[in-house]
Amino acid sequence: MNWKGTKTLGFEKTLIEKKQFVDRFLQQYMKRKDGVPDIIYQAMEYSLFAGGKRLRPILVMSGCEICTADPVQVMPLACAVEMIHTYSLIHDDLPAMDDDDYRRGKPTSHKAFGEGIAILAGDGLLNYAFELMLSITPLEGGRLKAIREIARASGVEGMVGGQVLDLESEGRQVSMEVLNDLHCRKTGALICASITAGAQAAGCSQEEYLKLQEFGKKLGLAFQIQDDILNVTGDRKLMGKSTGSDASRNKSTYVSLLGVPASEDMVKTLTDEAKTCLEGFGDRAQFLKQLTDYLVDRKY
Ligand code: GRG
Repeated sequence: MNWKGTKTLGFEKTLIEKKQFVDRFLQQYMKRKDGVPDIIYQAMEYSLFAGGKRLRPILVMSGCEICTADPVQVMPLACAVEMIHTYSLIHDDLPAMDDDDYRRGKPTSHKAFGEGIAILAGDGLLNYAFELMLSITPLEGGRLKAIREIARASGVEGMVGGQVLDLESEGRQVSMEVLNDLHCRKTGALICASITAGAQAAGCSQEEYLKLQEFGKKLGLAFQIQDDILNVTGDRKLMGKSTGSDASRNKSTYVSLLGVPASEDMVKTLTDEAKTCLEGFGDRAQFLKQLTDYLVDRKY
């Protein structure tokens, strides 16, 4: 499959095309193997094709493109990041974690398949993500750095560590410093690693890497604050969520600490700063800047 490039299409069309491009690769990578119990594929596919926005794989592609390489070469990384994201959502929804009945308007994995299969579907996606990334040939240089970046962002220094802080913060009022650290790890690390891994696989310079890392950190935090705002002001039906929310579970959020207007100001400041990080990339940054605006204007 070829990617026709970002320049020829407008933003909305490019976004749709990129999402469809990711979906085609995900379908291709999820080919079932003989002898494996069918139920595990059903559960993995149920969550992987449940209507996610594909933000993280699109960021991997964009990180590669902004460093002037063809994003087709990073599709195993892009799809692996979506599998890791999907595993995290399946596990996050479990009764032992956030205990949610609905995600993206559908029953959560454990509601559809039972807790045991849901846990294993998450495990299956996580492991397959690494098998997929390690199948890239040749496996050297920037590609290895990219895989390590994704592993670190998903693990205890990143998403898993953030989830631990999240569990421990339940029922407690936490400071803004703790809340920032929690979300930079839980949500921000994988978003940031998506863009930097795409760039590393494309052979970016150290200067480009640092700029994109700064961009990714700010985007990741803005995305989380916007999620907190939407949880209060958004249409839960449109968001496909059940009635529970972080506030109702007695968790501190940006909105509970700052209120909606100050949280919105923070999103605006962070997104402006994020876009400034891209200045040195000239016209090549256009799609990422538009994506930044699109993500903070989103309704779900
Ligand atoms: C279980 C180790 C482990 C970690 C779970 C990411 C996470 C950690 C939990 C998700 C909690 C949550 C809803 C956080 C808000 C920000 C966020 C990650 C939203 C979901 O991401 P989107 O909007 O989802 O990209 P889609 O559905 O589009 O894929």
